This record gives sequence, C-alpha cells and structure tokens, in this order.
Amino acid sequence: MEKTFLMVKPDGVQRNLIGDITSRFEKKGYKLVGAKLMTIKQALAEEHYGEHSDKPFFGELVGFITSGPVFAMVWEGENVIATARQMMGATNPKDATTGTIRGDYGVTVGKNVIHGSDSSESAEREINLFFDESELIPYQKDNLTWVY
Ligand code: RTP
Ligand code: MG
Repeated sequence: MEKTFLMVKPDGVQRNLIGDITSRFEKKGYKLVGAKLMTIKQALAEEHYGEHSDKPFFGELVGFITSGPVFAMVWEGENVIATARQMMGATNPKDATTGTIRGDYGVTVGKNVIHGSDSSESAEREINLFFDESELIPYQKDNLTWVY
C-alpha cells in the first residue's frame, strides 16, 4: 500500500497544530504507521532539502526546520501521496485554498506548517531518511468487534 512522509514543521508544533493536522488525515481515512516528535540535525535537514541546495532560501529553510521540534509521520493509503498534497494546499499559503492546512493556518511561505512528499520517489527517500524500518508499524483496522 502507498505510503507518504508528512511532517508538522516547527511553526505547526509551536502553534499546537499537531492534533488538528493528524486528525485531518485520520478522518480522511488514512492509516498512521509511524510517528515521532524529533529535532532535526543540520546534516539531516540539508539532505532532506537537498533539491533546494542552490536556492537563495536554502539557508533560511534549513535554519527554520532545525529551529525546534517537528512531528514526523508516515501515513498509508490509496493515493495518499497526491491526496495529502491536496489536503496541505499550495506551498505559499497566500495561494492555498481555504479548507487546506496551509490555507487555513499558514501566512508566509517560509512558515507553511507542514511538509509532504511530492512523489513516490521522494516519499520512499524521505521515509527512509527519517524512519528505521522497525519504527513503521504494520497493523489492520478491520477487526473492530471490540468497538461498541
Ligand atoms: P515542502 O517540501 O515543505 O512540503 O513544500 P513544497 O513541496 O510545497 O515546496 P518546495 O518547493 O519543496 O519548497 C520547500 C519549502 O521551502 C520553503 N520555500 N521558501 N522563500 C521562498 O521563496 C521559499 N520557497 C519555498 C517553503 O517552506 C517550502 O515548503
Ligand atoms: Mg517539497
């Protein structure tokens, strides 16, 4: 089943948005298979954002993502990579539709609340960068006889 890497960025953690953001993906119907609160080290940040290393905002981007705890997650489900990107909204919150995470909570492009993998290649790369295989928990939700 398809998996994606999502991360509540330091601004989202500071603004108490972990619950709201995880709730949106739970209610949508996706399955959380891994999650951790962590502080990203410089080297991991530079590798994660390697595609942007020649951009003028690279230093600011790495500085921000390492500035405080993030909430890193792996979510699973059909088309989760593209659908999560739709649920996040446009990169720049000023262009993000109301009802998306960035549209509802973001103001500036640098502090846009959430990261999400943009392709199956980046999802695989980012999941492996942030999680050991032992941290991904396979489980089923179809045996609900104990829910009354
Ligand atoms: P992300 O990787 O964080 O999920 O965001 P994205 O795919 O929507 O956007 P991307 O092009 O990958 O850019 C990564 C992050 O860099 C910051 N950014 N700053 N100052 C600027 O002009 C600028 N442009 C991009 C944003 O925080 C963006 O999420
Ligand atoms: Mg990106």
